[in-house]
Formats: sequence, C-alpha cells, structure tokens
Amino acid sequence: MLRGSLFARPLLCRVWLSPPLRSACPILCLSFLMKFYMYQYIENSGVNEILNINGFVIIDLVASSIVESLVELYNNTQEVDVNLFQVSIVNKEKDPKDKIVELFSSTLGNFAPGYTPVAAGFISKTPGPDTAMRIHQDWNIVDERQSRSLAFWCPLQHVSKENGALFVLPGSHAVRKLRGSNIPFSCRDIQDVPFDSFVELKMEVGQCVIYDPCLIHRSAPNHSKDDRVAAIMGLKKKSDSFLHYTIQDSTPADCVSVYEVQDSFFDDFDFKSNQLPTSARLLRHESYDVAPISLEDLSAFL
Ligand SMILES: O=C(O)CCC(=O)C(=O)O
Repeated sequence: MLRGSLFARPLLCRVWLSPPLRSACPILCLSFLMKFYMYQYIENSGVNEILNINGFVIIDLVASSIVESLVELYNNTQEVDVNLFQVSIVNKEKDPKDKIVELFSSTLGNFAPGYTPVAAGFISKTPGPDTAMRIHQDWNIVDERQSRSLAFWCPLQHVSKENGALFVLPGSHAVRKLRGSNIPFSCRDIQDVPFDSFVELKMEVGQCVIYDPCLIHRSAPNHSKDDRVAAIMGLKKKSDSFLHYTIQDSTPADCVSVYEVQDSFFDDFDFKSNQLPTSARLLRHESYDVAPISLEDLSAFL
C-alpha cells in the first residue's frame, strides 16, 4: 500500500510546513515528508529510499555460479540471428522461463521475499548498429494506483555504452502513464531525447538493476564484437493481482480495459495479434490520460 492516505496528506503537510517549523528544522521536515510519501517497494529501507527517489537501484546480488548457469542455459536454448535484438519470451519453443526463475529463486527470496516472477527471459543483442532499444516504459502488470511492480535486469557480461548498456532517466518513474498492449505508446513524442541526457548503467557481472517499470529507459546498440545478453524478470507482489492493460475492439473510447490474467499470461498472449488468452477476465474499463509524455513532463529529469 502507498504509505499515507490521500486524505491525511494535506493536514499533515500544513502542520509540518507551517513557517515556524519550516525555518526551525527544514531537513527534519524534508526527511519526514519523504518517508511519508515513500512507497514500500521492499523492506530494506536504504534500497527502498533509492528506489523511491531514482526509480532504480544497482545491486551486487548474483553469485558467479548463477551467472555461469545462466550463460550455459542461454547457450543451450537461444539461437540469435545476425544484427537481431531478441527477446526470448516471444520464442515459445525454447522458453527458458522456468529455469531462469529457478536459478534466481534464492537470490530473489533473500532480496524481495514478497515478490513473485510473472515473466522471465533473455534479451540478447548481437553486434550491429540496429540493436538499440527505443525510449520506453515497461507495461503495467499491477494496479499502480495502489501498488508497484519491479523489473529485474541482470547482464551476463560487463555492460557499457559500447555493447548495449541500459540508459535511464533517474526519477522519471514519477511520470506515470498506463501502459499495455495496443495502448498508444507513452513515449512516442520523446524519442529525440539524446543519449547524453540519460544516465548510462555501466555494470559488472554479478550486478543487477532493479527498477520501477514506469522508469523511462532505453538501451544502446551493441558496437562490440560479442553478443550482449541479459536475463530479465518481471516481478509483482504476491498479494497483488496480475493485471494486463489493453485496448481491444470492445474498449470504450478514451478508456483502457483492465484484465486479470493468469501466471502463464506471457506464455499464452499472442503479441502479434494482441489476442488475449481465453482465461483473461475483464475487471473494468478505466478512463485514461491519452496525452503522451512530453518534453515538458521530463524537464525535471533531463
Ligand atoms: O536489454 C535491453 O537492451 C533492453 C531491455 C529493456 O529495455 C526492457 O527489458 O524493458
């Protein structure tokens, strides 16, 4: 749950920001407000604070034996074409999801015991100029009015801008738009923002980045001579329903349809036709802000 109900905030802000208090203890006041507004992603308060402020955190989390097993799994299951940006979760024949989840289970259990993976796969880039990932936010998988999910990205080799590192706009997870299949792309008007406005996530083997899926991010093309591979997972709190936001033929104008979906959703969903699995259950139609993210929305983060 978001800490502090909307109802309680104005009163507390008035008390805490009254002039005598503000001049007496501005730092105390600020830190109180931060804690009050902070979302509880995970228990570790230091990491949680970084996630709240930046929308991402890089952690030394993954044992070298796990990275070695992931490399072996990747070599045994994935075939990558030249100059291709490939996401294994759309390759249903050789889906490594279960094995990736198994390999990360104790790491995840220690770091974020309240979470469960709903998607897992490899993202690989062979060397080539056309392997950049455009500026985007990841899909909603929970109701972000009440909760948050997390994305987990673990490179299997050192990454930097030469071989296709992630680049992020710290704090941009505050620009919350609804994201999902067939929903107009939230980042369509900000594709010209240059790489140097983003922060490069240089990472070593054994590190992973954990981020709020609403964080605006992209990745560089792979200019090295080797493949760049990362293992990824989408995580939701065990207590949250797994949701998919979409626009279908039956969705009313200026609304999105919200479906409750099964754990196997990303295995069953047809990404090309936008056809939902029959098990998806319509919960509601929700009106949404159709305006894409603008440069003005990003002014605080550039
Ligand atoms: O692996 C990459 O290059 C990009 C990954 C990404 O942007 C994502 O998983 O949303």
